[in-house]
Amino acid sequence: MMRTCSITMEESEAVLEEFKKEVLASMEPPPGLSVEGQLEIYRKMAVIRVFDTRVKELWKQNFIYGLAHSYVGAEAIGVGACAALRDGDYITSTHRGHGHTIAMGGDLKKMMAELMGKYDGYCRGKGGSMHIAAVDEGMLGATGIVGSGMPIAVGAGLTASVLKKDFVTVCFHGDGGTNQGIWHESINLSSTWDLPVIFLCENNQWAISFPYSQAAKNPRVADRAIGYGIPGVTVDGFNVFSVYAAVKEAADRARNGEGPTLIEAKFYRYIGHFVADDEHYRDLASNEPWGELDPVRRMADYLVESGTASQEEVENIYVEAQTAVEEAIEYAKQAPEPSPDTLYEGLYSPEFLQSRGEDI
Ligand SMILES: Cc1ncc(C[n+]2csc(CCOP(=O)(O)OP(=O)(O)O)c2C)c(N)n1
Ligand SMILES: [Mg+2]
Repeated sequence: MMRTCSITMEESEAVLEEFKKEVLASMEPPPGLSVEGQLEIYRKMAVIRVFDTRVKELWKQNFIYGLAHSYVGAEAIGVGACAALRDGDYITSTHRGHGHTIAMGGDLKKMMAELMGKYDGYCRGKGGSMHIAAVDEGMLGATGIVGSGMPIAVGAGLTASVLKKDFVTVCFHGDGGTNQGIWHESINLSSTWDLPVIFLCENNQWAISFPYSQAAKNPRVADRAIGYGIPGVTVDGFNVFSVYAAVKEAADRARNGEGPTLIEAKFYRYIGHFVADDEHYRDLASNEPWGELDPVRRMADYLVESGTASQEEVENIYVEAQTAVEEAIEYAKQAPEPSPDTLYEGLYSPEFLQSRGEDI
């Protein structure tokens, strides 16, 4: 008989208990991360939270076309990873890329305009939610095709290696992505050639309606690193400091010519897969217990409880995030629609067109 993928309340609580025992780590800033750095991390997490919360509302009001996948609950991963990078480093993204773009310093107005299909958007309104590329920010592109960011990350790694540059590339992907053939090819090639790529699996334990526990016999993604002869580590994906520390160490190794690392940031998607997901595949109440690990609240609580910032400072940062997102929404609503004669703009790079003697 076909097995259903439904997760009950009891099962969810058992998975949460296991998570607490095996993965949950206490909030401790890694050495060298300044107070300013910690506040900037919180600011970006707050912006992502507000941005993607508003995206869902705007989608329902028909301001945003196509689909949108929220980064709510995953903020610690994108922000922790990108905070550990240097200027000149790169990332590749997934279908869930708003958080990655903001974490790399993306412009909220250009992002929101892109989501609304406007000409002022990052991709002139052609990419939408799932295809923002912000190359100047080091964000090489989100993509609706699961796994398709991986070979781009390998290509960036090969570029660094051939040109003897010391930039690294973080390849974000989901647990679902780990079962694509391209995942194995990308890691194998990177490890064989010692490329400076960090494979960062955002293991939210679900691929749409399919739980990872039913998609692979071994629940630990990081174990797969053994097969490629590279280090593999599982970290608390609700804890921004854990992600930061793991990526920092992996980036140091990569810059040193020691090749890739596989990082599994384990957490749990306790919201819908995309903005219109009714989550028929699981008991909705089973999401609730996971809310206690909310990464944005954990970071806010840490900042206050450790005396790093006052309650008021932390609240102000959140309010500023709300203001910035509202400004971006207003900007995007007023921004012009693309005219039909811009249809072919931006399809090829200026360098490519020049090489063919064509107009840019
Ligand atoms: C090649 C390909 N197959 C299937 C899909 C449909 N699809 C979109 S998102 C998704 C699940 C991806 O799961 P995961 O990689 O864990 O990312 P998450 O959504 O959990 O962040 C699937 C199967 C797709 N977009 N591309
Ligand atoms: Mg997933």
